[in-house]
Amino acid sequence: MKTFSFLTLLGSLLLLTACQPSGSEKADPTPETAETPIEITENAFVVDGAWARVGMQGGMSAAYFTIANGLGEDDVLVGASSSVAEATEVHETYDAGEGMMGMRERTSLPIAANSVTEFKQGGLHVMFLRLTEELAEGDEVQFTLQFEKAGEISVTAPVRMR
Ligand SMILES: [Cu+2]
Repeated sequence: MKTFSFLTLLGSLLLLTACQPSGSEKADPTPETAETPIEITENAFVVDGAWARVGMQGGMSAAYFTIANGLGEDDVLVGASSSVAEATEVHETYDAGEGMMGMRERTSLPIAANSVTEFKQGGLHVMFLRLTEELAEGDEVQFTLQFEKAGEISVTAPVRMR
C-alpha cells in the first residue's frame, strides 16, 4: 500500500521531486557529478560525495552520495535519520510503467563487501519528507545512515540545485 501512495503522490509532484529521472532536465552532457570513479579503500567503509537537493519547508528533498564498502564483509543499510525532516527514508526509484517513475522505501538494503553503491538521481536516494526548514543553496544538511555492521555514520551534505 505504501508503494501505491507514493505513486499517487508522484502523479502531482513528479516535476518537483528529487526522484525525477536525471536525463530529461540536464542540458550539460557531462554533469559535474560524473567525476573521478570512487575507489574502494581496503578496511574502510566510506560514505563520500554527498549532496542534497534544495527544498521548501514542508516539502521534500533528497540526498545523494556513494558508499564504498572495503571491509571485506557484507553490510546492510537499515535506515536513515535527520532533524531537517519529519521523516527520513531510504528510497529506490523504479520504473512503474507507462513512462512513470515510482519510488519506494528500502528498510533493508544490502551493501555487498568490496562494492561501491551509488545513490543518485533516478536511483537510490535518502528522502527527506516534510522538511522542517527550507534547504537553500549553500546550506548544509546533516543526516545519519544506520548500518547493521558499520553502525551509525554521520554525513554532511551541501545543498545544491542539482
Ligand atoms: Cu524518494
